[in-house]
Amino acid sequence: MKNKKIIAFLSAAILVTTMFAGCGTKATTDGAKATKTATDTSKKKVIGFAQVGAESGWRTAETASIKTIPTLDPTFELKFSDGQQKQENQIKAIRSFIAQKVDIIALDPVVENGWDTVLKEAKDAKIPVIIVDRGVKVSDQSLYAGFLGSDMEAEGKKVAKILVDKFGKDAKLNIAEIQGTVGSSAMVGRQKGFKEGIADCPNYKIVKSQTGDFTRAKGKEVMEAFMKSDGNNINVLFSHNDDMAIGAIQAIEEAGKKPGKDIFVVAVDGIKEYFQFMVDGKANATVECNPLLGPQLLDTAKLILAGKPIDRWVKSKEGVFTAAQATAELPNRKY
Ligand code: GZL
Repeated sequence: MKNKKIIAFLSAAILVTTMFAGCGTKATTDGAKATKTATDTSKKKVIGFAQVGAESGWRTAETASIKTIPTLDPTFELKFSDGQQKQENQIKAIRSFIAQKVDIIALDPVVENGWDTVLKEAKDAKIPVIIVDRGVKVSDQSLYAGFLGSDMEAEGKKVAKILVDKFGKDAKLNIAEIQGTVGSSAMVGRQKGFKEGIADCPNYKIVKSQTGDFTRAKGKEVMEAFMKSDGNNINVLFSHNDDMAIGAIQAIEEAGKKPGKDIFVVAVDGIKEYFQFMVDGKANATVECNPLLGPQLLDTAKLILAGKPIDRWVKSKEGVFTAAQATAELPNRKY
């Protein structure tokens, strides 16, 4: 009898143990225990990033920096879309991110205008939006949480100061301007800041101005046309980015002139390849525009997801470099 009681007690104990051993785990259809616990915290936070395109060395560096986010913090996943420099592609990407219910949308807008409708859709879907690099013009400032990027007007003013420091306010300068993508905040800001910066230089004349769409190939095309029509009259080139300046330098040489000597070449971005042109004496100065925005985007996303306040504008820190500093600075360039 005693043995029977012991067996009954042990059977009951085994039964109870088995019942509670699976607590917090769901038996999967094949009977194997799922590894997920009831309070599963392994769900990643997802950032959907709508990128402008891949038009320049600067853009390539920015994309590489943004793509480091999942490595910097493995609790984050990045969904990336290349807009190929078309606003309609970026709008499609944002709508796709909304449909996928991402946690955060980051947008680097190819142009300033035309975002109200799709940003309203993101707001209605309760998905915060961070604007990165280029800015947007919207009727309702609540359509995005904050902006990470450079002061483009300040960049334009820095270009003007390089010319004033080099030539003086009273010099006679005939300036060829190769603009960035028409309607982009980078083009609008740099052009506005530059014009304000030369406002009290009566003999600084912008004799040519046309867009090269931030690409090397179009920069070359535009400068070829400038050299054909007015090459002997131009003594300064202001290019809204280094890539277009590199294309223009080729056009200047093919027209039989010496870039960096016959024509003073100043641009914006600070990419490594342009520093080499300064070392080689074919370019004269660049205003840095920092593309390494990945870590800042991650930090801003974390603050938003934690319900903490963020700065409305997280300004990039950046400098100015002339040819005299290029040799020393070249090894330090990260992009
Ligand atoms: C500026 C960035 C610009 C770069 C170009 O912040 O948007 O776009 O200056 C790039 O090189 O194409």
